[in-house]
Amino acid sequence: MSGVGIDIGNENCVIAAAKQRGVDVLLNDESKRENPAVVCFGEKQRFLGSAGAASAMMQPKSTISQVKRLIGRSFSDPDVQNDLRMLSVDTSEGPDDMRTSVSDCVIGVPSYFTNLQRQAYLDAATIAGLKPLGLIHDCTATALSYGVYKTDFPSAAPIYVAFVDIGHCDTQVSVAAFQAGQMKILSHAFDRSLGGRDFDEVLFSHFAAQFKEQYSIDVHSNARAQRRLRVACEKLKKVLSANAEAALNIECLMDEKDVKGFMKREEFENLASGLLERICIPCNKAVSDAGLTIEKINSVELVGSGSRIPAITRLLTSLFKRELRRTLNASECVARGCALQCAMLSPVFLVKEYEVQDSIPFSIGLSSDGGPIFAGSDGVLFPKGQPIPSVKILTLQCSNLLRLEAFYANPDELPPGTSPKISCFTIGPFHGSQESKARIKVQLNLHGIISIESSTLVDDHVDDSVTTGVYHSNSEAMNVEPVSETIENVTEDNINNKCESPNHSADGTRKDKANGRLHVPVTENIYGGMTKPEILEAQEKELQLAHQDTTMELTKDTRNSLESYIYETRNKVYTTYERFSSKNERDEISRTLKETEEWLYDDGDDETVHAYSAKLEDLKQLVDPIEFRYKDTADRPQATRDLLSCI
Ligand code: ATP
Ligand code: K
Ligand code: MG
Repeated sequence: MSGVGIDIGNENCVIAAAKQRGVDVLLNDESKRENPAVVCFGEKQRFLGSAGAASAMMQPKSTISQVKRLIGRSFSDPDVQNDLRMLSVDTSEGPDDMRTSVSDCVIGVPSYFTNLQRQAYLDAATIAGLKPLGLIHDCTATALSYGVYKTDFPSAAPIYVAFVDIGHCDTQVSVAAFQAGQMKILSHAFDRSLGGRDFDEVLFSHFAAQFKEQYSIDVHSNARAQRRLRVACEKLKKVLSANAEAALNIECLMDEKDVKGFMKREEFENLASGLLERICIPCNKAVSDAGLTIEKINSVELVGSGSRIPAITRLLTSLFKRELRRTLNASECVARGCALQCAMLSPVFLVKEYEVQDSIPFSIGLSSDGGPIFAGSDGVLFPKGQPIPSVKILTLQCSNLLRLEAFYANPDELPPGTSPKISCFTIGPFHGSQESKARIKVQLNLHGIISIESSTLVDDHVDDSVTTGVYHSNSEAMNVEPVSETIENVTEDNINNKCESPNHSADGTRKDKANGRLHVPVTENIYGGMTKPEILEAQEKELQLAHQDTTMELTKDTRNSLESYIYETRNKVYTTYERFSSKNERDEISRTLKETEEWLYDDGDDETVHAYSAKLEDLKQLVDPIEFRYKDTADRPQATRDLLSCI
């Protein structure tokens, strides 16, 4: 299947697929549209999604959830340590921190994801055997699923829509401008640590303290009690969304004590007032970063299931001074937008023309050998709000090797604790004269990741130490700089590959046929990222685990088939089959059924798929001739059947 859109939520994952006639959300084994973001590592196989969640209570120590909070982040980060305290699994620092024919897919990412986290998602997708055509910001995906079907946008002035997505662990707000056939993201703002689970936590702390006083139990000292109270608090929160008050009862929570609690909606809102206030911050920021005022916003769309708390709606209604709208399916819009984007990027689908222009929320700078590239500037190459994808062309003086460092230029824009270091590029050797200049094409690709698309040696003299040309995906802007043949592929192939110039001669340089420019090799290193060999190793491990999972599923299925075959046949032997078998045959079948059943519940309880299918074959050998006689007769005309039964 191609054209798959994936929304990896902290609590729920939704997967949508583009079909010729639209986008469908895929159902899981339980016919549900949302999949718990949980993986349980069992002794013999993994359990994913609903099955993972079902195993979580039984095997908390080998169940991992909320991975979105951890991916691409450092183990020692206090924020990460704080999150880990909520999980019941034991964790330790890995060798590389926590980073741990298939479909083309597009995956949603929070706008606040760093270069490293984006790369970690791409690597994870590659390891899982997917082919990620692109990452897309969650809110951009939402805005796409909003805009693409709407046909009533005026062609003159744009319509400004604010999208507010409150999920399990984060809040994201984006403002987009819509016009007929196109959509432009004007701003992204966020609170990386404000979502439904923080509201649960407020309730958890409240009841933990209350029960300590009332029942003398400290749930903090008991992992299982803690988990059960958290689950109960989330339930209570949801009940309070629809009711003015709710009770919380847990039997045998700890020390064999049953506990009872109660809460009114108003009290919950008071307890959560600090969180509610914080929701306004990214909303205001998104509006002002878009260069607008609240009054200019034409519509506010609320999505994400965390937003179901009535107080949130009330608060946002007064902040935006208008009724909020819920036009979109709050839990599916991200996955649907991802699937649409995938269809747009994939050659397999013919999608109506729709222009999406997204941007990055962080300013990215580039320095050369420790100093800023642009004299007298802060070294910003791609300022906050820069459209993605874009390319800038630099012409730099070079001797032998050139080392460029990409970094986040404004720490204030970043989530707290984020390292400003992004990646480093080593370019060369150049083998040029003192006068040599390198022409370096730096791109901010479709995933929001900075890379060097190409670097060539130029002989001609350029006066400025830096010439900059910028173009986006549209051809008009491309004219800023004369382009070489490599630009034509910019949105597809080059973006998916890490930036490495093709090595055609011993020193890695290569002559460009079209313009005679000499290509110089580039090596790239994302700080904290996985290396190619590590990815390959992880791919192998994943294949092995996936194979194990399939084998285990097949084993269970075969065991079930054997079991039901035994029951079915036993029922038929002395009824349906009676007339078509001899007493000897029936006795032998009965005996074998009994033997097999005993084996199944004893030695054969935990056997291989081959053992189960061999037993099933043995049984069928005995039963099939009789089944054949029975079927054969049933197929004959009534007259023949009457005749046969007389014999
Ligand atoms: P994120 O986007 O943060 O990664 P996610 O996409 O998995 O997470 P959602 O599925 O949008 O998150 O929302 C999950 C949150 O919504 C949970 O915290 C859940 O408790 C909360 N939630 C679901 N239903 C309700 C409800 N009726 N009232 C209040 N909260 C609810
Ligand atoms: K989700
Ligand atoms: Mg979400």
